[in-house]
Parts: sequence; C-alpha cells; structure tokens
Amino acid sequence: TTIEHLLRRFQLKEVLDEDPSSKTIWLLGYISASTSDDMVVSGSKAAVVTLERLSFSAQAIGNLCVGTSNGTADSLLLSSLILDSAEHNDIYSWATGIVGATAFKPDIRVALIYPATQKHIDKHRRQQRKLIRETPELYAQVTKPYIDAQPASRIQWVYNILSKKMESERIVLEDPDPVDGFVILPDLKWDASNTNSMYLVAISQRRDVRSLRDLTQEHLPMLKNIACKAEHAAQKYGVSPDQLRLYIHYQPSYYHFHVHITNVNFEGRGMLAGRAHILDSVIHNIECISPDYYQRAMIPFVLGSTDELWKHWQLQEQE
Ligand code: M7G
Repeated sequence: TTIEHLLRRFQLKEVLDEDPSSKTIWLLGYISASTSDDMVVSGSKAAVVTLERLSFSAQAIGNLCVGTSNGTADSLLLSSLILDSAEHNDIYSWATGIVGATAFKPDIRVALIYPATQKHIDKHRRQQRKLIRETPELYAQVTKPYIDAQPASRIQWVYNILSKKMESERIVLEDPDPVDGFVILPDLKWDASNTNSMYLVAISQRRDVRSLRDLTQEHLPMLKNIACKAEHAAQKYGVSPDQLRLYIHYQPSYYHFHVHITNVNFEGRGMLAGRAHILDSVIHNIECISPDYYQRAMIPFVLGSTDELWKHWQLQEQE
C-alpha cells in the first residue's frame, strides 16, 4: 500500500513529542519522492508519523483461548509471551517482553501526514502552554481575524467527506439537510474495532459555523439533531445513549463545525478542561440561559506556544 511504501522511506529528523499515558509517540522526518508514488511530490518533503500502541481488547483475549477438559480455558496470549528481564519478590513477579501470538494483531496503529505543513509539525511538537481568558472583545480583536484568515485548504478533508469524494463508505449515519444536517463517521483517531474507545465525529453540512463562538438559538435544531442521531450511530457499535460523551472543542484545530462522539469509558487529551465543551451544556446554555450565550461568554482555553494563534495573543499582550 502507499502508506507502507512511504513509511519505508521515512528518515527520522526529530522526536516531536511522546505521551506515556496514551502510549503514543510523534516523529518528524523526511520522505524522498519516488516515481512509483500515487501522490506526486517532488524532492524530499516533511512527514509527521504518529505511532500508538493499541489497547488490549477483552474480545481478542477471549478469541485467543482454547477450552480445556475441566471447564477452564488456556490463554494462548499468555503462553505465547516471550519474556526477558523477569524479577520477583515474595508473591509478586514482573517482566517485559513481546506477544508471540499472531492472532493478537494488530498491536500498533500508525498515522502519516505527508507532505506535512509547518502547522502539522507544530501541532504535534511538545510545547509550552498558557491559559487564555477570551472575552467577547478579545475574541473580536484577536481570534476572529485569525479564523477569518484561515485558508479553505485546511478543511479540504471536511469538504471531501461532505461531497462523498473520500471516506464515503465509512459514513455511519447521514442527514442531508443543508441547514440542520450532518454526517457521522469514525474519527481517524479510532481503528473502528474496540467499542470501549469508540470515537466518531459528526460534521455539519452547513459551512458557516466555524466554532462554538458562532452558535446561537438558530443552531439549536442542528445541535439537538446531532445529539439525537449520535445515539443511533453509537448503537450500531453497541454503545448505549448513557455511555456517550459528546463534546465540542474550543479552540478546534479545524474551523468547520463538528462534534466529537466518544465512549465515556475512553479518556484522552482532547477531553481536558480548557478545551472540551459538553454538547448538552452548550444546548442548555443557549436554550435556557441566553440565545447569545456564546457571543457574551468569557471562554477560557489552553493555548500552545507552537500554535499560530499564540503569536496573535503575544502581540495583543504587548499592546
Ligand atoms: P478538532 O476539534 O478540530 O481538533 O477535531 P483536534 O484534531 O485537535 O481534536 C477534528 C477531529 O477530526 C479530530 O478528532 C480529528 O482526529 C478528526 N479528523 C481530522 N482529519 C484530518 C480527519 C479525516 O481526514 N478523516 C476523519 N474521519 N477524521 C478526521
């Protein structure tokens, strides 16, 4: 496949970041062009690779057991382990090693962005962070001009999904209404196998809502529609309505309205306070508190030093 060919030619330049809790590492490197590429890229271009160890799934462990005569099961997974550096103390022992069972595959997920822009590289690079308290005045002065200047090419992948050019076979649920409609499909962060880490994304059909700040009473039907249909979509994966965590990022990476649909059992960086806003609260705030709640609210958010928006806030602070 194309990704395999590209990864074989990857030359590491730098480790951008690592996160032990999600067992993920981000690498920056270069890939030189080859004539056999589907993507025609001349010279050598930057590439960002994400490597993530997949979690164990109860189902896969179950599939890897063989029944014995006394009603118990032998675990092929445990008997296939190749261990080294074993230690013990009293009743406790531990070791590191590798899984030998070929049935327990895949055990790693790899994502490639190639060619990667400076923005992709910066997004994944370990960075300094600060908390911004964005008032409506500061939004108008700093953030809005930045959003207005975003090139449409940054959300080309969104338009490809909406126009069915890409990922159309992955769409789980679709409402074609141009005003209140959306499509729901698996997020690229999810391998679509372990339902405990289910991660879908709902992308609005309308293209004029760029972030939480734009939401008003006018968008309530769309928001409620997403909340309701997300339940249907999740049920297709066996995830019930009370197991869902639906949220919106502020600031998002992509300024085209979308909602993150995840299993509550799954916890990740994207759910931190200072970024994730629960969809139910957003609906409640607009409906029961004020139709222009998000135009009047002070919205705090965490900003990273490699984010382009950081420079705009630095300039504002110097004024
Ligand atoms: P976000 O809140 O704008 O930013 O979410 P984040 O990426 O920092 O969370 C955009 C969401 O869309 C993320 O959950 C991405 O993983 C997901 N996403 C991004 N891209 C480029 C794609 C894509 O091409 N396909 C799919 N299915 N999901 C994507």
